[in-house]
Amino acid sequence: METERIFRLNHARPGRGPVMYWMSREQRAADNHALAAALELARERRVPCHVAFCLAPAFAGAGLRHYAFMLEGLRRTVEEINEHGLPFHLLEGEPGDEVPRLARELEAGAVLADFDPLRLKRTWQARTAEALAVEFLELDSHNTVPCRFVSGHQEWSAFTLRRKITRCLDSFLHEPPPLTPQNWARPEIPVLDWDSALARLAPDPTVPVLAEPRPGAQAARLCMETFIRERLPRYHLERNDPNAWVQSGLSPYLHFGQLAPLRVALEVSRSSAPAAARDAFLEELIVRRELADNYCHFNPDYDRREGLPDWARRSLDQHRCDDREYLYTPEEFEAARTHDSLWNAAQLQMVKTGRMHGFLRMYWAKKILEWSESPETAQQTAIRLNDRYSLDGRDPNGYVGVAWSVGGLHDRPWGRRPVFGTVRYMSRAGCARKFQVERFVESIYKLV
Ligand code: FO1
Repeated sequence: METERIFRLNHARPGRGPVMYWMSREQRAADNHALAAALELARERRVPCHVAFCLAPAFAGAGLRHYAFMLEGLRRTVEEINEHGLPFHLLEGEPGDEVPRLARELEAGAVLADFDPLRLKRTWQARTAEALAVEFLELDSHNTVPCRFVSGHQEWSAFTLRRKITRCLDSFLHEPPPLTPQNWARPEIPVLDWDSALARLAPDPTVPVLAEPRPGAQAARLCMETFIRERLPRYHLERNDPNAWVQSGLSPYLHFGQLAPLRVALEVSRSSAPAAARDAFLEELIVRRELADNYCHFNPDYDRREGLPDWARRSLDQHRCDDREYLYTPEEFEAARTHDSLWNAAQLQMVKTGRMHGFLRMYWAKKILEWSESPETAQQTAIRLNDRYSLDGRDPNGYVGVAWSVGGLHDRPWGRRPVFGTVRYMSRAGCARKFQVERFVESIYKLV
């Protein structure tokens, strides 16, 4: 067990009963340090190991699109978990009540949880910690270099975090422990009724389910292998071209924990793609993603104006009353009714496909800042739309992407402009220098 991944969430001592793993962010059986650690503890103590997941209604504005993707992935994960002799309990309701309730019912001697920097998740964990009388541990199976280990404070930029990650990356970039079958105990395996769980949850149906991408750990692995074989070799050359689409397409799988970032890092590192392509992709996968976890972990205002750097807040304030050439309401943005066909196409791409090209995400959010009545409205509009339509919404990456675009987070001051102040500006003309804008717009209008 890698001790650097473990953090104590209470000071209680272990009890004699079973070990329970509360799965939440890492919804997979393979490459899951927390599940492997729970199983290892149970084996050492000769007690059964149980796995639980708590379905929380309307998690941060999630709709049918997200719950359907998550539950289908989870259903397959549960099959794999059951095959290893592990029972899986599907709870419904407020996790801060339901998880301790199950722990009491099982007379668990220890509970292990996933690391997750989001406020709501931390509230669930805090309530669980209060209610549990036995050992409660957290394991970080999300970050290749564990978030709490790599830094003890909010990092200023990718530069400062990269230095820290680089120093110890090699000691974490190795195969995670395999999942061994539980043969020392034979707890009863509950039979789950997924359809009625989804029916009781009744998520918002106005954001429809997507046919693609397919959910689940197997689909995730296939997507990773195809990316490495077919697109990674060109990643460093074409990653900013939405027409080329050399992006990995892995972010929904990483968001729902159907694939471990460490697995992707290992496979990319071992691939025969050019070093420049591997380095460019690993920068996004490790440094940028882990910078997002670092920000959300150390800054409780990660999705609010108060979290933005002082220089950016001051500068945006100075330009608060600047004339806006165009001004749109959140509803007009949502309906893709702006004067800019590129912006509308990016928005439609997200609404129809649940994803948006990484380069366009920046342009999209910066234009929301330029055409909203205030920076605060812009930040909230961008977060709401991303959480509502993107499959990988409600993620540290999304909150940080918006804060970078509208509030200069992890960036530096640039030349002064109306509305933006010294926050970096992006223009459609700049996009046209990087890729064929009209071709992209047409490709999206063909989709809808
Ligand atoms: N995590 C849970 O533990 N229970 C849920 O019911 C749940 C729903 C959910 C819906 C959409 C979504 O995007 C995420 C959801 N998550 C849920 C959380 C997710 O696993 C991630 O941990 C965070 O969103 C990102 O850190």
